[in-house]
Amino acid sequence: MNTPREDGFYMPAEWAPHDGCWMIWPERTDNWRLGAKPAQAAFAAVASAIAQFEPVTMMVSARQWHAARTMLPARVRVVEVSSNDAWARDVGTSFVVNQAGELRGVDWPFNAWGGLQNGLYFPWDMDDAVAAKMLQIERAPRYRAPKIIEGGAIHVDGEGTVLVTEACLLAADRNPGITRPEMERVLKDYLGAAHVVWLGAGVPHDETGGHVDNLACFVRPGEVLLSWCDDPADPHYHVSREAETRLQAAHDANGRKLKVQHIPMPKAMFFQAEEAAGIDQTAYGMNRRAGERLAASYVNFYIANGAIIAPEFGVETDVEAKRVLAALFPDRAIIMIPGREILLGGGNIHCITQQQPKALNS
Ligand code: KQY
Repeated sequence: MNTPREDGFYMPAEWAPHDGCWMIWPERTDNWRLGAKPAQAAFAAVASAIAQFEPVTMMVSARQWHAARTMLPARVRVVEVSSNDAWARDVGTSFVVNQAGELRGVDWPFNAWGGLQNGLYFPWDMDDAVAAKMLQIERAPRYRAPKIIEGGAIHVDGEGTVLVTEACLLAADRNPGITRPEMERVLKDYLGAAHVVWLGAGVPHDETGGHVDNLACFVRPGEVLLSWCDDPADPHYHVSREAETRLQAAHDANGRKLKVQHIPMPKAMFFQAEEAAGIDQTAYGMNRRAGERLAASYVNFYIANGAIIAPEFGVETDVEAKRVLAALFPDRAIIMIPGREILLGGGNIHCITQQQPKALNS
């Protein structure tokens, strides 16, 4: 089979118009505390907010289908799809389109962020089948990619540029022995891109190994928003500076220098004892502990048609984060949703959402 690039398909930027958004209902009790009920309420709040702007589909196991249907507004479509956890960004398809507006999807192999060596759980077989199921539901052709990549490990500007971190894309626990040129070939072939911008490390304590979607994102062609830390005692201080240095030296697929914007990192946040106590300890799960640092970031937001859906954490920097987003996206409503329950599961709003770009026949 050809690659998307050979067939004239590419991944549009997240700010391009959407036909909708896909999410997965959280339920595993070794990742989500108190039987996943607080996380379900948080996911329902995100789905309800996005559904004001575009159609939302929630993928739910047979066990939880009725519970989810009851907790979600009627305008959210609830379909039965099995999964191992709830990260639509990482296990869902990355949709691609062509100039005629036809829709297809890339199905990235998935190994729970590091396989049997460093992965967060085992098994991950149902997660790995989610992208194919989404594409079956949409009757859209599927490209199975040759290398393990999660959707949260890539950002695109829709004009040929991909933004990634070495920490994830060159990780031996995903694709042992892969070289940078080999990975660039896969990114270009499967995202229909022409140029890759490499950052180094991701946000410290990020259990994905350093997804770019927690560190930085394009806000428009030629402009990148970076999670920024001003405290030299915090490990993110050096990570954010190194990322800025690389971005300032980089150019995009069109030869443009990149403009770098900052958004503050929230103050250090940790798993509280009562939060960790609500999570089941299991043989093949995350085994979370009180006192572990959480990888909180405002960059982990979703761009919906007409809105930005971003996490807030109940801390001082929430106000500044909203101001920065409003200045960068003057034509979109800025909706902040409490993100702590999602953060306790290891990610945030961008990680739990997957946009479906507008297609011609929709
Ligand atoms: O960053 C993301 N795209 C996903 C976070 C996954 C965390 C798993 N516990």
